[in-house]
Amino acid sequence: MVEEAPRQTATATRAPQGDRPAVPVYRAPYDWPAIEESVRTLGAAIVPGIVQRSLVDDFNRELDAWLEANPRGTGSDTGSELYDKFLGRKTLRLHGVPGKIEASHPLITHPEIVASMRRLLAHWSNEILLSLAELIQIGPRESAQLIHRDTGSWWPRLPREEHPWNVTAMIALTPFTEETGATRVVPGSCRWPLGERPRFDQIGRAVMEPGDALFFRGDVLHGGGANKTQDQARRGLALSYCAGWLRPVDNNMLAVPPKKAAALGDELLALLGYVAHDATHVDGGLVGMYDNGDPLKALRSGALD
Ligand SMILES: O=C(O)CCC(=O)C(=O)O
Ligand SMILES: [Fe+2]
Repeated sequence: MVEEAPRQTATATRAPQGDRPAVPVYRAPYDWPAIEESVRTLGAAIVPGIVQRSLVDDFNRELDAWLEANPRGTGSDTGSELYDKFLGRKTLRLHGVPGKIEASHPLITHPEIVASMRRLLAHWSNEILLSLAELIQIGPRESAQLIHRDTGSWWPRLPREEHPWNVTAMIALTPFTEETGATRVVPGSCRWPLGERPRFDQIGRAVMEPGDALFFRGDVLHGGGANKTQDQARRGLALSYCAGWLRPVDNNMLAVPPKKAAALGDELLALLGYVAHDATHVDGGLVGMYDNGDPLKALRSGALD
């Protein structure tokens, strides 16, 4: 049972999906308070056209060139049957994207995406971090990923809260359709008890065009869809952000070490971890310092050379 029906707002439209629950869609001009309310309460919202097509094209072009120069086997081989199935045997996953694909930088720092993430995570922290930038390319004939909560990466039994401490923007880089493996989402499941599994008719699909994004909180049930095509890969970039005191899933400061970081802008560097979380204004403390101070200042002063 879906605990809460998708909230309808003036700007939310529902894609026809038979009897299945729709993930609310908020077209431009974007009603950010409504989008964020949908993410908070239902766990997800689709924001069509948030990323300019030129940025998508730049990213795809650079990624294609990178993959040609750095051939990767598709599919996971972790040694664990269950984990390989979770990651996908026909799915190409690329971590450390900020250190590999420069065209990811304007996506990671996309002003509207980052501003929304800051508001969504503001309950927990003034500073936010990029937890992960992962390319997920679901290849032809891949089976559906297990439905899961991303917050399980940290600790599945952490208390569930009204405000998320982890939110992801999954950016479509190729068409996300029912056939190619559009992300599956269970609206309202961020409020479900742990262990409750969705029925088929409770699972919605994030059908999207390149440049659209699915915003979802880390504790909503979701998973990659099956790719039923013979020849069309589904390519998405998962940009996951978290509260400034939480350890990111990817080690972004190794992906972009000080030598490389020096040439990058302050905002990107702060998202990658060159920032300290400061809770002194609420009688808290500091997390993420370097030599008792701001890591970005240390980088800019040359102290990390
Ligand atoms: O590829 C997708 O659509 C979702 C993937 C996902 O949720 C994950 O790998 O954690
Ligand atoms: Fe996930």
